[in-house]
Amino acid sequence: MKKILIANRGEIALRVMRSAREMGIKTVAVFSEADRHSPHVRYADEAVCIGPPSSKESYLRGDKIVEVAKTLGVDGIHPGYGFLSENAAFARLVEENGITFIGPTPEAIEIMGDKLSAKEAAKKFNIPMVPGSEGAIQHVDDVRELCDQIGYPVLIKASAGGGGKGMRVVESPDQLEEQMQRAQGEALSAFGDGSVFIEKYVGSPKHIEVQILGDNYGNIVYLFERECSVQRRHQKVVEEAPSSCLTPEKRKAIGEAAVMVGKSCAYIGAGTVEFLVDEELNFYFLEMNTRLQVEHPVSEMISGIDLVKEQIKVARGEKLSFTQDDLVIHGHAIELRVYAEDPMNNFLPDIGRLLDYVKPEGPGIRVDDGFEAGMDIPIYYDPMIAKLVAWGKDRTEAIDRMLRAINEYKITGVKNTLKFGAFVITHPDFVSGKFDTHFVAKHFKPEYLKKEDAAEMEIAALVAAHVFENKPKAAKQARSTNASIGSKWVKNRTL
Ligand code: MV4
Repeated sequence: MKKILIANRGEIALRVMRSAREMGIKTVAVFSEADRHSPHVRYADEAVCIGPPSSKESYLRGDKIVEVAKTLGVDGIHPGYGFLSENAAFARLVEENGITFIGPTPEAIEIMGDKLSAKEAAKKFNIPMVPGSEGAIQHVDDVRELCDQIGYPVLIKASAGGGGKGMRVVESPDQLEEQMQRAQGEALSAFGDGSVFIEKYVGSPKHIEVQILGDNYGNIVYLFERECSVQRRHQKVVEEAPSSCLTPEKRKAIGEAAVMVGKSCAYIGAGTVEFLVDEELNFYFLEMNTRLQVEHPVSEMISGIDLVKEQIKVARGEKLSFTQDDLVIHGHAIELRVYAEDPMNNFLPDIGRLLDYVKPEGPGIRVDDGFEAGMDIPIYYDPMIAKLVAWGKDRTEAIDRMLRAINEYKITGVKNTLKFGAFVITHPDFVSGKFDTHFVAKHFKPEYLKKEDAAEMEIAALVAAHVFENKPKAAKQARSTNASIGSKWVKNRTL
């Protein structure tokens, strides 16, 4: 593979190009009219404008992208995440034109893209799943008995949904019929497929996902798990690896289950298997994402594996160069997604020009972004500005470094979620690891960030509490020398 095209934009396009360059592979960027001056365009060896700003007319135009690839003699196309990355028809089109799709087969994308066929495939491999209906449900009378058996509340899910779309909780039998009809109607209009199924509702789950990697020769390994429970309305906020709740035995069990899910669709490349984990650490297969994920850096940092390089190597037919036994967890990594959103105003997306933009640096810090000072954040795409990743020898050091980096990060001109991130990672329940998918809804109130001073004092108090909890000696010393982290934070207005 001598030249690859990256069918994406922003931080992930840049991320992929960097690995390609290290491998001596030429890169082609495609871009919309809104991204003409973006770093990903400048970084590439060649760049082609493929249309107006809207995704539909640019980054989703698979036909145009393949045309560009053919014209420029491209050998492979990397789809990144989002856009065309889980589009089986696009993967097929790429291959039909004699170009390598750097990702799984169209068949694997199809199987895992539909929740019911994913569960059906996984069932043959004895993967633990939440009790529920066998396949799609048609009429309410067919499932009443089942729901009574598994117990309320139950959850109705759309087979074509995913990421929380098309889900409905049913609290009691009298709501079943109405909720089912609504769910079917919604699924039909939203996804063009009205198939729904039922699962027992797991009340306080953790969301843990396993990174897997497969080659063309039937080898699949797991690169451990990511804890992704801290999310807001299905938008992830903080991810970390490894999860602090798993024992080595559970880690092995969930990792091996993820590998079996991969085997169930003959998976090739980098993929992620999502699980719900309950309070007793029982885990249940939810769905599989057949792409490189936003939060892949935390897995890279604890495993030492460059996932993009591995994707490319596997796509060009190489065998995995390591086995499961070669893989060990090194330290701890945390990722904070920095969004151009206003946490004080219901996370309303904010657009405009980045006036100051100064990235944190130093030990253990990695920033994956696609912006620079003076650039406009376009309204057309995802509002993520950057991924701030901190690595430490253990979780405490990773949190400490993340806090230090948040404090160094200077973003003005566009409202952002940095302070919200500081709130999360210093919260006692986050620090102790005792949190689930309800963390943000349960603990966060915009008032905490409402007034600049109040917010900083709030955060300062949390930081002080965090320091005290983890390092009583250091906290005592800090107080006695009158140099507490807290007072510094109150003074520092760039936070
Ligand atoms: C569930 C669940 C509870 N019980 N399934 C949401 C996203 C989609 N991948 C599956 N999701 C859930 N499925 C059962 N049987 C709770 C969720 C859920 C959730 C899962 C992961 C991360 C965040 C979440 C937030 C709300 C609900």
